[in-house]
Amino acid sequence: MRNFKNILVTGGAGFIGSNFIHYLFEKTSFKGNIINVDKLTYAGNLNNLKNIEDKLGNRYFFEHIDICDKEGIDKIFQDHSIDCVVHFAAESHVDRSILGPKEFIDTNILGTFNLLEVARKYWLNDNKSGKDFLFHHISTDEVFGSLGETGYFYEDTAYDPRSPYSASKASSDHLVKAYYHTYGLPITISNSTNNYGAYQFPEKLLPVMIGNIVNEKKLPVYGDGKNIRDWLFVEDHCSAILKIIQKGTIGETYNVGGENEWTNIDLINVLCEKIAKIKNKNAEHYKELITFVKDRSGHDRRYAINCDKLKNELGWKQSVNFSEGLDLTIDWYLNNQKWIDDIKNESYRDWIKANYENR
Ligand code: NAD
Ligand code: TDX
Repeated sequence: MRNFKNILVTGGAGFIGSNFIHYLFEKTSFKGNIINVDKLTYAGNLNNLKNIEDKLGNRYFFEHIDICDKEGIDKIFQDHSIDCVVHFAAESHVDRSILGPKEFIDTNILGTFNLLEVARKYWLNDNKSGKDFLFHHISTDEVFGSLGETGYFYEDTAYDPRSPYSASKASSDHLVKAYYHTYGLPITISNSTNNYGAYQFPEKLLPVMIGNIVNEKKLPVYGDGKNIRDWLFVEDHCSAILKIIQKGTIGETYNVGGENEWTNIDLINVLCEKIAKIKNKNAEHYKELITFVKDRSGHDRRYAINCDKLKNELGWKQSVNFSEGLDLTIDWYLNNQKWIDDIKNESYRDWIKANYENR
C-alpha cells in the first residue's frame, strides 16, 4: 500500500475537493500534509475548509494559484516535496460550458497539461528518493457519452463526449493516459457519476432543488424530467479515491458509481416529500412548484456506470444508502443557511438572472 506524505490537492476549495480534505483529515488515519492549490473561481469557497485551517494549520496549506501558472505550480512541488497529486480542479458545470466553453478549455485541458508537465519534470529530476509518486486524475462518467434505456459504461467503453464540459474532461483524461504510456509517469484515473452531499455549489441539481423547495420557488426541470443520473454520496467518492491512490494499479482507470439510478423528476418528487416531512407541510404543496423548462442543449439522456473493477480489485463499496444520504444532505443545507447566503451574493444573483429563465 502506498502512503503519501505531501498530497497536492488541486481544486480543494470546491465541492468534492473540500470533502476529500475533510475526509482525509477527519475520517482516516492519514498522517501527512495537504497542500490545497485553488484559483478560487466562483465555485471555490474557503468557508468549506474553515475548521480545517483552524485545527490543522501545521498540516494543511492553502495556495491561491491557477493550475495554468507553470512557475507557481513548479514552486509548489519544490517547496512542499509533493509525492502525490489528486487533481480535482476544473470548471465543472455543464450549463456554464454551453454558455461559454473557453474557461473549460483553459482549465480542464491546458491546466491539466500544465500540471502534467510540471509533475513529469519533478518526478524525473527532483523526486530521486525512489519513493512512490502518483498523479491521480479525477474525471467523470460524462466522457463516455449518453446511454439508452439499458447498458452501462465500463472502464474500456469508447469515449463519446457531447458537451464542451465532457469534451474538455475527455481531453484531459487522454492527456493523463498519454503521459503514462509515453513518459511512464505513474498515474491513476477515476471516472465517477454524479456526486451529492455537503458543500455543493448551488447551481447543481440537488442544492438548486433543496433551496427552491425550502423557499417555495419554482423547481426548474429541464425537458421532460426523465433524464437519468446515477447518484453517489460524496464521501463514498472520497473513500474510493483514497483506495485508488493507495492500492490502484498504476496506469489504470477505475469507474466509481452509486449504482443508484434516478430520473430527475422522481428524485425531485422524493426531495419534496422529505422536506415536507421536516417542515410539517403537504408534499403536494411543494410538488406544485415543479416547472418544466426548456431542455439543456445536447442533454445526455442516461448515465450509468459499472464499478465492479473497483469493488472486486480494491475492495471498495458504497457506505450510505440513498435515502440516508439524501437525509444527511438535506439536513446539511437546512443547517448551513449562512454558507448559502454568503454564496448567493449580488454577483451570483445577477449571473443567474442573466443566464436562466424561471429562477
Ligand atoms: P467545483 O466546481 O465545485 O470545484 C472546482 C474547484 O476547482 C473550485 O474550487 C475552483 O475554484 C477550482 N478551480 C477551477 N479552475 C481552477 C484553476 N484554473 N486553477 C486552480 N483551481 C481551479 O467542482 P466539483 O463538483 O468539486 O468537481 C471536482 C472534480 O470532480 C472536477 O474535475 C469534476 O470534473 C469532477 N467530477 C465532478 C462530479 C460531480 O458530480 N460534481 C462528478 C464526477 C466528476
Ligand atoms: O435546475 C436544474 N434542472 C434540471 O433538470 C439543474 C441544475 C439540472 N437539471 C438536470 C440536468 C441533469 O439531467 O438534472 C441533472 C443533473 O444536472 P447537474 O446537477 O447540472 O449535473 P450533470 O449535468 O449531470 O453533471 C454533474 O455530474 C457529472 C456534474 O456537474 C459534473 O461536474 C459531473 O462530471
